[in-house]
Amino acid sequence: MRNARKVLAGIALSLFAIVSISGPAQADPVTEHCVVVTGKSPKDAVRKACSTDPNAPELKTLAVGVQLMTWYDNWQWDGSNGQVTWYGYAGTCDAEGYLIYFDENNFPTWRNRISSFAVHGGCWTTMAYDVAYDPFAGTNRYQGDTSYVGDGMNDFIEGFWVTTPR
Ligand SMILES: [Ca+2]
Ligand SMILES: [Ca+2]
Repeated sequence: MRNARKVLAGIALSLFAIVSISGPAQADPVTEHCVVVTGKSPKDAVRKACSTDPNAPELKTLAVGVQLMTWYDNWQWDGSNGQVTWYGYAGTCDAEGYLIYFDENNFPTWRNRISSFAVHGGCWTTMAYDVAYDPFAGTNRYQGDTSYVGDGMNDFIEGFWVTTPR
């Protein structure tokens, strides 16, 4: 009887631990697939569309111009928690490239979220910024498709400068 009580207490404790670890009910991450079209600087007008359906017609309609890069919420180019494909209306990357910040004009919901990304067309070398508008706050340079941005930048990126190989 005593043992049974101990076992029960143990089970109750375990359950409590599980509930504590999982914490209060959290909303599921938003599953979003987005298409964005931008010019070369954050000041240029940005057009965007998002949907839970990666094949949504509104995404296909907006997807004009040249693909620049695709961001993924998860590493290894896994878009199941969200992904964003950027298109440039000023052509593919050149040495000057495109500067993309996640401000109110761009994509505030993607601040501190990117874990992997891919580059397209002439785009290859990217500089990632921990704090948008501040090149001194923390940067990392990448070449080509990046399956994981690294512990130092994972879920910290707030801006990209994407250019041709350099
Ligand atoms: Ca992430
Ligand atoms: Ca950051």
